[in-house]
Amino acid sequence: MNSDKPEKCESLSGKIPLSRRDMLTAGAFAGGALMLSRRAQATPDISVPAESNRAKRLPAAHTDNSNEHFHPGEPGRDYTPVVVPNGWTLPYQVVDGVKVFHLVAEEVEHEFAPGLKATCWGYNGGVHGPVIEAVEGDRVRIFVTNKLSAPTTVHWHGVLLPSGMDGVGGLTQKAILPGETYMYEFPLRQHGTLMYHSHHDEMTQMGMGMTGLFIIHPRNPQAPRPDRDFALMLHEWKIEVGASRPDPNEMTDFNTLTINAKCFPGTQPLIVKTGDRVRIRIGNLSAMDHHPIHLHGYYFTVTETDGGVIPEAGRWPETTVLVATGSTRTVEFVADNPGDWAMHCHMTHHVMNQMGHGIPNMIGVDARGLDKKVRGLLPGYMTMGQDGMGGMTEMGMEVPPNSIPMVGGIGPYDEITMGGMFTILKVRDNIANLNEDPGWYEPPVGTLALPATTDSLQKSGITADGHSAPRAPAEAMKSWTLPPPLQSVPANPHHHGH
Ligand SMILES: [Cu+2]
Repeated sequence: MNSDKPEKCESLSGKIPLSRRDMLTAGAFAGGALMLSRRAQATPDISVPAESNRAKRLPAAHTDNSNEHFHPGEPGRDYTPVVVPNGWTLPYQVVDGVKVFHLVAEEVEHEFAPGLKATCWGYNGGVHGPVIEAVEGDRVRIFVTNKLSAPTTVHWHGVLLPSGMDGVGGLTQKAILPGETYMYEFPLRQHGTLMYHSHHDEMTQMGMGMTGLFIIHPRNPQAPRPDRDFALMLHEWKIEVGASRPDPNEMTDFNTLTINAKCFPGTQPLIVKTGDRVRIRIGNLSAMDHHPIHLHGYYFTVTETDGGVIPEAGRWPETTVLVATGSTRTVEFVADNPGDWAMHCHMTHHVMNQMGHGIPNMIGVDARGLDKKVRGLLPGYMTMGQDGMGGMTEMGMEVPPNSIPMVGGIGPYDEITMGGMFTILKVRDNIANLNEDPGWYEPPVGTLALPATTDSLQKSGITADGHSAPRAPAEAMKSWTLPPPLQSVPANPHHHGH
């Protein structure tokens, strides 16, 4: 800390005090000389949201970096806790006004979906680590116990903190050796969807699962709280069929794509009531891939990145949000359209389970004769993919030990031909228990795609053999051909007069 103590000034929110250095930055675009006012030297009252100054508030006001802290934010009163499908939030205790958390880095036996388990590295008995949830202005003290056989550290990804608390092995601290417990402590000066992860032997430890979300709620929310606030972490793994551990050395060929460390059909659906204001926070700490996450039935607005709130003028509607590795995106919408809505990565290889690149392209090949011959040697053998990968969920088709079918499971009507980074948003009228799967959506009569009846075909002049459908005009399907070269090229003027 440098010798001149930061002066307290009234912030743009009127409530959250900023250090003088922060004020100079803020003043640069607020243009206000009032920034240098000293009247906020008094203890700030931050228990009441500052509604009146909302318009002037910075997207992400930073609280003070001194030892001063606010009353610890309480769930219910100060924030609506996030919902973590297939996961949990780390409980804390308050000691002398400080929120105290305890993370234990350890090996964990983890199930990705029924039928596929692996020995991973995580925290407190789970993969990924639990969500750490707090409120802007809280002071947090996080103990990290290392029960791995390797050294580790924890980096607080995106959190504004003193350099020595940043958790980068070798650079900002000594590695936490097996058996040691380190203590991190810092005030939370921002709000948003942030993350934490090992920053020692990153490739191995993050690849083995050592990541988690760090969610900081605003002290003075700028908008109504969401009714349902979901926290999702994306990841990718290479788990050879039959292997008992992920291979963190993999560079390109990831075959297990997960949301909160589960692949479909192991992913817990997101359950909301019709009309709910829904927020979905998505973090990505995959080794090598960005994930374009697509939601059906809605468009949403991207409201925040891990850098903070996006000013309203800078937001746009989307149906697919690209969550780059090492970043978070937060989207919001009102769930006014009941149904079962797919939500998934739009990279088609990321909605497959344990797919290998060694599969030959069998599209269009009739392998029935081949299957019969090979079954003499390998009972149950089935050549994969002559009509594509649909059918890979078929009951009774044998899969090798500790592996799962490449695609999904049995849905309400048929097989769902996706696995991996896929989940379902279930929007229902009158739902009593939001923690219980409401079953499959039953669409009102007249709102379900069904085989066309003879009557409806006739009425619309459609023939079921396809002949009544317009055909692509040959002209439209033609490749372009370039026009012929110019016939005569004008003489070079520099050559005139020779
Ligand atoms: Cu993806």
